[in-house]
Amino acid sequence: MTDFHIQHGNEVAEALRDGRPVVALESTIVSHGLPRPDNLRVARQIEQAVRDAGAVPATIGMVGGRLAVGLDDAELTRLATADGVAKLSVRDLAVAAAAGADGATTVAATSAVAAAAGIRVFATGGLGGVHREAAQSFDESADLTTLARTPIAVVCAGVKSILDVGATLERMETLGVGVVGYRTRRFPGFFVTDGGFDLDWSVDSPEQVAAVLAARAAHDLHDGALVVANPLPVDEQLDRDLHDRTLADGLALLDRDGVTGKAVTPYLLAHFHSATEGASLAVNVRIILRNADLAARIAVAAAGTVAG
Ligand code: PSU
Ligand code: MN
Repeated sequence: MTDFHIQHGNEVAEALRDGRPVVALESTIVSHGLPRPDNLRVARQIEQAVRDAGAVPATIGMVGGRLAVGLDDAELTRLATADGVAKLSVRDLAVAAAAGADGATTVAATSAVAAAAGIRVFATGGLGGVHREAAQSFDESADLTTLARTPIAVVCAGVKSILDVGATLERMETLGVGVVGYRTRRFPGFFVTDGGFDLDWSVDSPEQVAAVLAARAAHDLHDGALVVANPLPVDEQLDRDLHDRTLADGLALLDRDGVTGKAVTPYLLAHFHSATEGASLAVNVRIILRNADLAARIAVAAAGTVAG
């Protein structure tokens, strides 16, 4: 019988055993969210940003059916460069494992695996959410329903305006997913600093996020995630006109090409990267590196204060 248990990289296993800070990282961003060949370089930079801030990176993904927490460099390279790497949400994990597949984990799958491994902080770029026209298509990312039952802090730059941002925030409220702005009361729009909606709460330091996690664990009332929304500084955001134009074109192309389902998000991301001739990629990379840094500082703060 094949052993389907989740595997841990050596460094991650030791850090978890010793109670040292660990930050989970997703692989869909690498395989499907960023263009090649930059994706592998950026994947390594993200891990380095976590290390530089004093935590151990645990990139999560599936190689040959083996689900791993803490991919080594050869595995990371394979998921960044191989053809046919599947995009895995939570429901796909068992099917892909049984098929012996290579797969990249989404925010949903990464959160679920990380929480099961005892990791409390996860850094990504943007969350999946409610798609525009979801009222007809029912296209809502399983990121949201998974975060509703997964106790982890997710550091992100909000959601991209390829989604219905307002509906995504409403669904997070309904589902019991906590949201705090990092030094802001406005929900960020990924490429742009301000996504157009207010937030009820903000925090100012990694220690404050650690305190939220400690209170949540002590109350033990629910298993929902905490989204820590970390906006880009205004002077680093994508030019707003370029952003709005690219978005309008991307949505029109989606319609023209009849793209649906799990292909929608990667299609729109690829459109942004090619249509802005690298400008959105540079912004995207800065976002991820900033989030990795903040997540690591939160993990360091949490390792000092939280037991559960
Ligand atoms: N949003 C981004 N970049 C990404 C993704 C979302 O700005 O790379 C990826 C994440 O892995 C997220 C997934 O979990 O897309 C959501 O896909 P879907 O909408 O099919 O659930
Ligand atoms: Mn979808």
